[in-house]
Amino acid sequence: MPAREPMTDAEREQRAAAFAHSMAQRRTVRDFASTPVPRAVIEQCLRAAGTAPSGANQQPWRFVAVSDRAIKHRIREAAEAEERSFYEHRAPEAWLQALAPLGTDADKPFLDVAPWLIAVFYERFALDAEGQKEKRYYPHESVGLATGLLIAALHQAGLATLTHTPSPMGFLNEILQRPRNEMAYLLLVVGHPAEDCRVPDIQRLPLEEYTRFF
Ligand code: IYR
Repeated sequence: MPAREPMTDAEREQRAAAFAHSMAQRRTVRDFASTPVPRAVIEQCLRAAGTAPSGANQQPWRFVAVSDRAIKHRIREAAEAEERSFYEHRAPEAWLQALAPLGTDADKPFLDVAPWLIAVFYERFALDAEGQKEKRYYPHESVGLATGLLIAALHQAGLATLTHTPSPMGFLNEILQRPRNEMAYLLLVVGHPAEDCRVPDIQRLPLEEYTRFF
């Protein structure tokens, strides 16, 4: 077990409070600046993501970070096609109503504008050398944990994210040449907010609303 730095309980509380305060500044952003972000920053954030706990330590997450303009554009075209069908036909009225306060629609210019798109995949199963399927344990939980760490790391690095879920996401396998044992989980849009970026006026639940202590 690697040694942790010694700390008093008061220091623990203070550090936890500082982290909670910092994370409370995170907002999901939909208007990005085209300002570039160095690949080295993205790599460090992905290192943090790769420390997540996972079922049987199988580390089933796979990340594909895209800054290539042409590939981003292909992703935009494919995502917008799915989104048009979602907003115009597939989405039930109640879902559209739930989304209304966020002001989302089928246009996804951020997929061209933001400097990085990180497509997150998980292994549904692994394929051994003979092409036999090998079980993966808790892949959804594991990839969710890794993605949470990634979002926190990107925020700590001073970057903004959008957790984008075009549905279905099979087009990501095709464009990004991922094998059939990998399933797209979500698409993280990463960069700096546009100068005039505005975010919806939403509130977070107070601790008491989502926590009980016994
Ligand atoms: N995937 C669509 C719709 C959408 C769904 C949810 I749930 C959101 O929180 C936001 C949007 C889109 O990206 O517009």
